[in-house]
Amino acid sequence: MDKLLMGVAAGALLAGGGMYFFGGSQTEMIDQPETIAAGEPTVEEAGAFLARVEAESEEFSEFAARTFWVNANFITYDTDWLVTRVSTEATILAVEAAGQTARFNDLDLPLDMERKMTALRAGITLPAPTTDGAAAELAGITTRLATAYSTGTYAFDDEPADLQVLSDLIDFGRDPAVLQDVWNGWRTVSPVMADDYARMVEIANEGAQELGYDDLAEMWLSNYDMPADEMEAEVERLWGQVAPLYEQLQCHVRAGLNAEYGDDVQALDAPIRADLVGNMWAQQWSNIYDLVAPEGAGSGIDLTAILIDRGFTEHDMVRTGEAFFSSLGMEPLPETFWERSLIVQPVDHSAACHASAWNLNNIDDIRIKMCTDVNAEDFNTVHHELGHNYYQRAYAGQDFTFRTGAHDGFHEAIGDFIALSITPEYLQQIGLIDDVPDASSDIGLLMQQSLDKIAFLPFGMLMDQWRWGVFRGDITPENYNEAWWELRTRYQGVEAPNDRPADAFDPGAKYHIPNNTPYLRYFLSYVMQFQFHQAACEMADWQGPLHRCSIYGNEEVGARLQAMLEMGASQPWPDALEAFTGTREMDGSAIIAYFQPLMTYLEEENADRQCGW
Ligand code: X8Z
Ligand code: ZN
Repeated sequence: MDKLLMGVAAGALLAGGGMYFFGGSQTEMIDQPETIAAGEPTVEEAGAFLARVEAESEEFSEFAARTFWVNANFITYDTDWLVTRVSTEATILAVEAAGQTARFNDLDLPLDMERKMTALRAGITLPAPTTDGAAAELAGITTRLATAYSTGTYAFDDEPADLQVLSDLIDFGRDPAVLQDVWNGWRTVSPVMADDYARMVEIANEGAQELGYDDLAEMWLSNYDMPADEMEAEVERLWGQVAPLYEQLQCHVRAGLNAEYGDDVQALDAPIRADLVGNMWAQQWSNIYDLVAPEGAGSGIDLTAILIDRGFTEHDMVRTGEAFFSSLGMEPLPETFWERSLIVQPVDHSAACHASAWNLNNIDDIRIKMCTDVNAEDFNTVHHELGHNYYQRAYAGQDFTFRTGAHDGFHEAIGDFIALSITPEYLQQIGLIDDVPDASSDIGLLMQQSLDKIAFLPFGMLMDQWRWGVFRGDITPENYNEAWWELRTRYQGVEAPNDRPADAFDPGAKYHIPNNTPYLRYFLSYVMQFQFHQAACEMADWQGPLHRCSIYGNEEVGARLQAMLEMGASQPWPDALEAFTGTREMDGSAIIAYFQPLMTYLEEENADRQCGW
């Protein structure tokens, strides 16, 4: 569960350690004399304050986490009720602690204490103001939003279909009329969220302002060991590094879609139709690899077909992921992981199917929760989730506040970095393929990878650009949807397959919006995982192209990784980055280097095309 989701209201417990809550009821806290100490604050008093908050937060967070876990596994009226209750209390306690940090603002504190104070203040994903009833109203809203998403269905062929079913149709379908129907159908789950969302933003902004921030956007951007405006500039800088590659890929993919579907469905001078790229949100496109495959590069490695052919179960996929981490010298997952995880979608009740990784006791009660499908995408997702779990377990020895990622992008990057080592050679080593394709298939391999990793970048960035705009009041409820599509078109060169209905709230059809999971973390992760990969391959003394490098079985790299993971958030993130990669900056040059041969290929392919949108 994610420490950044202190307004547990958020409920989107995707990663990370515990939460910063006080235990006990609010009344008890107010009654405690030491919370309002007299006289000048001292460093000793600040230390005692932090120790108390951490102890009480740790205790409360386990109760909260177990409540959220039960709800996410079993969504009912009653578990929603419980979550609303716990969220309310959690928000009140977190906001109270955050407010109390103000007493120590002018003190010259040691760096670690200063960072704990900042985490207490800025780390609340959705603060409520201290006004009577605000936290409860906020919790009611966030629970409703989350449940509307996770239980949403659309009648396809007269049968109610959930997101798993609808996603399958979008991922692998090729009939544009069906794709359009399913795409629109899933978006019928979100109009009901719009009013709640707008009210939620009002409440949370008030909460942010009480804590001294201009708005929630500033607060979200204040979790990166630098001022919020500098962090926002960092995002622009990183996007500037990778945008030229994205634009080449977009151009090539649009041409492939045009060749498949014709001008009437996908014109060559229009943005890409969002329902055609094999993903419900057009965020990753590898399911249409065959439509854009480079000539002569072979058909790529169809991992989905291989897994099915080998009779892999969902559990086999997770065991395979675990074996990778073990090959780096890491301890096996505890028995309780296997007893308590949810790996297969329940058949008889609603669960939050979006994949997540949890640590229920902030020590070693680690688990995943995902409605796994046996396919290539989920094979990657399994590694992604396990990356969270190994990180959680590695930093369990830190002070409670530091039991989280160096920043949230680190947390998202670990498993993906490992999955970059799922190379043909690795697949051969574990017996999933017989022969390793030769260098003539390299452009195909890179194309396949880019359809996930490069295609994702603008989406990874614009999700929170939309939210920052909303939090700042630049995007108002009347403009929610229009502003969403404006960003989608501007950065992704993607558009809806048809005009959107007046009541559409399309951002709400993406998990992280109704569940209030910040998304910048994924953009950062997609840049940083290549920095990790490049550094690891250098450590391993790898001589070939980066996309052929696998660190499978390399315990030396594993030990260096473990050392960074164990740091948690105890040091500013540049220190953690340096510990593993030797550099202190996030940098897009590793992802550019990885895809350099593809860039050259795309520029040649696109030479006679009119790129842009
Ligand atoms: O939400 C996730 C993970 C859980 S932290 C499955 N991801 C983002 C998404 O699905 O939109 C991973 C990639 C981006
Ligand atoms: Zn994740």
